[in-house]
Amino acid sequence: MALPICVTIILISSLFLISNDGVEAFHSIYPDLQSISVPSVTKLHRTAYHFQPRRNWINDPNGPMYYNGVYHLFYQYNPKGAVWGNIIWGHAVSKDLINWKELEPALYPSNPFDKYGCWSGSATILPGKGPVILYTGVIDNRSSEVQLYAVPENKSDPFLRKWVKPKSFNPIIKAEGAINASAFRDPTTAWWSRDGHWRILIGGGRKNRGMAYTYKSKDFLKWMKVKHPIHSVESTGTWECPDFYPVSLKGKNGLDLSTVGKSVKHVLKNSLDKTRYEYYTIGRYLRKCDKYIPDNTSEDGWGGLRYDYGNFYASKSFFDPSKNRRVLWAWANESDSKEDDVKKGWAGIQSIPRTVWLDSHGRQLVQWPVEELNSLREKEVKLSNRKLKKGEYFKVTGITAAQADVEITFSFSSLEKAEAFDSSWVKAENVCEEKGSRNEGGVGPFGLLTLASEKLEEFTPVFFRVFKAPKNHVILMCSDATSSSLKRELYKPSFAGFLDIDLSHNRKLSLRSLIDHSVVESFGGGGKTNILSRVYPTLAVKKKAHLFVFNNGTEHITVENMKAWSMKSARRN
Ligand code: DQQ
Repeated sequence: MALPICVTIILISSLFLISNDGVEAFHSIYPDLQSISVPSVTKLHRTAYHFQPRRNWINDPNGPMYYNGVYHLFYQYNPKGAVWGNIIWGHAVSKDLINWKELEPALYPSNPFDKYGCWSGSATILPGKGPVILYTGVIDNRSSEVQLYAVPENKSDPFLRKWVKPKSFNPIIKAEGAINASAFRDPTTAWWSRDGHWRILIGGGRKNRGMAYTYKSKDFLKWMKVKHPIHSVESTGTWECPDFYPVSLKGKNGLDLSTVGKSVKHVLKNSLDKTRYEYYTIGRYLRKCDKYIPDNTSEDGWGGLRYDYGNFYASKSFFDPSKNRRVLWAWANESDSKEDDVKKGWAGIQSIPRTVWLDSHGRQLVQWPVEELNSLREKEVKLSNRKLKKGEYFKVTGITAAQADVEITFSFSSLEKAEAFDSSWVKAENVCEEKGSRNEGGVGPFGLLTLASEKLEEFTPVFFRVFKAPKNHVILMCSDATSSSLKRELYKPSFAGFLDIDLSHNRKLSLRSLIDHSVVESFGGGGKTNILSRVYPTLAVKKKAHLFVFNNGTEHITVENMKAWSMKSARRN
């Protein structure tokens, strides 16, 4: 007799319930540097419109929400230094997701359950009751983790400045049974199910198997573990900051977490502690058996789709009811050395918040900077129908190239000259590293040289290169930091991803790059492949930074349209 689908899945997953007490790896720890604070921060590479606190270390975005007309962004924060440690929840509020007011910290160690840190978590707005934060508390120096809740001290304070951790029921969830307590963290926002329960996911792992546990509760206080994880994948290591949400099969509108129905798919995103990369799958949520099954078009594991192929980690999304959209944030982690982070007095920034939706073919997500960002645009420069021959570099003048927003569409008349694609090229970043932006190609490399010095000693190219495979064309998108700085002791990767666009009828590729002193955040093909690079030029800074459009392929490229703007600085406080 065939077993029902739920039972079969649960049997398969319970085969992997093996216990492991190993302490897992997470942020690099430098005890001697954790509490060193410089008298004043170095401003040179500080961002003008990507969120960062006034000083010190920042990592994961936490508990983003929209409540009573105000956006809240909490974040992992070291109030004493510029490396990870002493972790509390910083707090900032905004009316538009772009201009922020920094407030006093929302959560800091204040009881035995979070004595060693208030780690990541999420916010849920309970109908008629207001917001509740669920977060991970660390109880000892072996990083044993529990889940706690906090509520606003005064719900009528428009900014919800003060948060309290009620004594009763806290900690609401402890690692029990076979759960590895040192890999048990980052509760998600809760969703409501028809069976009368709230549900959340908590990230974790056993041995090398990454997983997300489900817990359910009727009253948000007493939580019960669902027997099996909602999903788990062998060899992916600990899953941090899981995110799980419905997406609509039609249109760009976002959905509240509790939305059900046939016109909905689900997204599960995991942040993989081992490599500090994230991936997501699109699939089906089987509510009745508490299981998630990725579609067979979604690779589930190391080769999976990524929101972003660059410095982008511990992301978290929330539903914004004021604009019916899902908004995604992430920590844009550092490329600078820890020694220089300490000297500068700051490290880490947040990505620009992005609207996220399901592509019309249903196989991947699309992201685009929230529309409010456009309010910072000024001094528009335009260009259209400009041909670029092989080896041509065209300088864009009239904007502040170190603080800019550029939208550009390229076209080409033929794919004949596309270079052959080698079937052994699996990792886009290896192809980018091997081929680069300077080596002549057929169709491409073409794109932007951002944060470039006058004589091109330094530049961060963001570009496309098109290859011909036996059955189709393969589009590579790169954001290559190799030549971004003359400084040696930096992380300068050739970040890259492939772009799923059919060029057979429409030979056009678009690119948008947000350039902000030490970050270049780029969106390829209208937001299908995205790459954020953190870079630290030494010459291409402030007014000495330039922007070029270039083509190093033998096929002529046309800039159909380009609009570039100087960006005003966002208001902070
Ligand atoms: N950062 C937090 C953890 C999370 C990790 C600690 C991800 O809760 O798993 O700062 O960057």
